[in-house]
Amino acid sequence: MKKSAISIFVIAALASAAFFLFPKQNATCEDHKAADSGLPVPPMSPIPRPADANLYIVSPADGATIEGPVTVIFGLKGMGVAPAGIYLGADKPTGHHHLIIDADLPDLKLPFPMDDNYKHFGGGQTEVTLELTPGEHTLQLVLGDFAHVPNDPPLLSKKITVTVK
Ligand SMILES: [Cu+2]
Repeated sequence: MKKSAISIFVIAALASAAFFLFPKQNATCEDHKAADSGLPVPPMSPIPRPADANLYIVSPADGATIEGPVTVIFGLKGMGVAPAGIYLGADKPTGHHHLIIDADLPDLKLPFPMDDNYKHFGGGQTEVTLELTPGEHTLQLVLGDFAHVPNDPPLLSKKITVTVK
């Protein structure tokens, strides 16, 4: 073995010994949580998402007229649904649904707002039943990452219009 190869070997051995002897001193709360759960530590929001992911409203159909409560079924392709707070790693892209009722898109660089017009489904729900007043209503989905921030680029459904009798 050449001298240079031996010194590389020694440096590598010392580095790994140091890693085990002196664990990361500045570990954050998030690191511990992630380590405890066995889940990867999430990077900063917004989390990138697959270019071909697709978010859509399965039901009701755009332009539908509905009598009584409206059950909205959320559709997602190319990603998985996971509860808020969960990040499974870059190779397992997930998010949770947000529904906009009768309102415009919020600032997509910020965490999704939360009120009667902007609803979170942080439990990983894939549908909701709404009591809507008679008349026309708009519905649109926005996917959010573990921290409720729309992905990069944001994943939106088409905005649909329904009429409640
Ligand atoms: Cu959310």
